[in-house]
Amino acid sequence: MERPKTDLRYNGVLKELEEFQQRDFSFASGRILGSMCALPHPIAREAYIRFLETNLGDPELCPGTKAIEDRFIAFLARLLHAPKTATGQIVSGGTEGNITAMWLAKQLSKRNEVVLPKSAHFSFAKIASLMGMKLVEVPLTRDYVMDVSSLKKKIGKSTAAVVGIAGSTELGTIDPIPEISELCAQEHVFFHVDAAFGGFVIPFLRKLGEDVPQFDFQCSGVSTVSLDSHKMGYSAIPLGTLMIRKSSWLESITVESPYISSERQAGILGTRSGAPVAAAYAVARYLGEDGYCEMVRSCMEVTRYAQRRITGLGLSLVTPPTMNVLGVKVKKPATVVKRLSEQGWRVNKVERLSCIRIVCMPHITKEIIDEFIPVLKNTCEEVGEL
Ligand code: 0PR
Repeated sequence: MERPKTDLRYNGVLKELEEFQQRDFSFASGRILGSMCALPHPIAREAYIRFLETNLGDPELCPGTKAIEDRFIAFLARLLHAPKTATGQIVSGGTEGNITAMWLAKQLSKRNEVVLPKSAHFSFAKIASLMGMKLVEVPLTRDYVMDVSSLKKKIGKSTAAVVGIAGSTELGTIDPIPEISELCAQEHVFFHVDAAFGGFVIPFLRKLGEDVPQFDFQCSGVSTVSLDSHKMGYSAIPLGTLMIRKSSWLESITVESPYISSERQAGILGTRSGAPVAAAYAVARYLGEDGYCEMVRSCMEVTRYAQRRITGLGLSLVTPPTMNVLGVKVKKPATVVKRLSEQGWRVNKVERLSCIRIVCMPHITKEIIDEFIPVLKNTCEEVGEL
């Protein structure tokens, strides 16, 4: 349907939307410094719009879009060194990735305890409530990663799954996945790696020669890995993927779907858009592994620049950055965040660690850091942090 140029009601509605939109912070302004999402790559935007009407919940209606999904999953399988038996389940993001993984673990083990580090994302609290699972917390080491010796003591007869974090929400730290994997293999326990943030970072940090642990299917005890395209995949919301070591496991979360084109459907969602899948595939195809490597290199350069500028003010970090996430120690995170927000800058507060979180996503440049530093300095002086 053509847009009638003179339809006043149509134009009026768009104007109304625009007015609401102006109240939002935008990535393009460069002033969102705390989000794990980014301004999507331009090719993601184009692809998204083209696939707006597609529904991957009814794959025979759109076999072309389904083929894109298959290719995207094959790309991730290569990236994560998945075996031939593996498959992927498209999800809306890290929360659904974690829910789906725990659903699999519960079905396969018939047990109900999830052993996870204290740094795990709050989506596991939803899992506990939604699926009646019990969360068993493992303390962290002084480096803010899961303490493997404590983990050993927590695995027992009721353990359905162990969860490791590859890129923690608060600090971007990576749990010792190879050691956890070995332990889970010995104990025959399902091991889920939450790489919602780190999945599109760690493979490239390793290529760049940084000293970060393996986190993927190369570790033989890893059962599932979830990673989000709408975080460091540089694509549009909502898209994540749960990669699963054995496609046969999917059977345990599959139901009959008699009145759509596929007879059986796996996972949580029914109707779901092909647009974010086309967008994420377009970014992956366009950038390729070399393009992602360059993106990560540049994000780390900006992160280390920000680290130097912030510590130069006399502030300190909770821990040196493993990836493009900085935790800056402050006594009153909520006050600092509020004052920065009033001046148009968005960072996140992490009360638990008494810090503010800065994430150097691809749209953050050194020039933006240069603009931010005097604002941070003044704010910290004003509220007595400096
Ligand atoms: N796992 C990890 C390790 C995460 O960091 C997150 C989200 C999730 C799972 C859940 O992912 P979804 O939110 O995609 O379901 N971490 C971000 C955070 O809490 C989410 C976020 C992103 C928050 C952008 C704010 C924001 O502006 O920081």
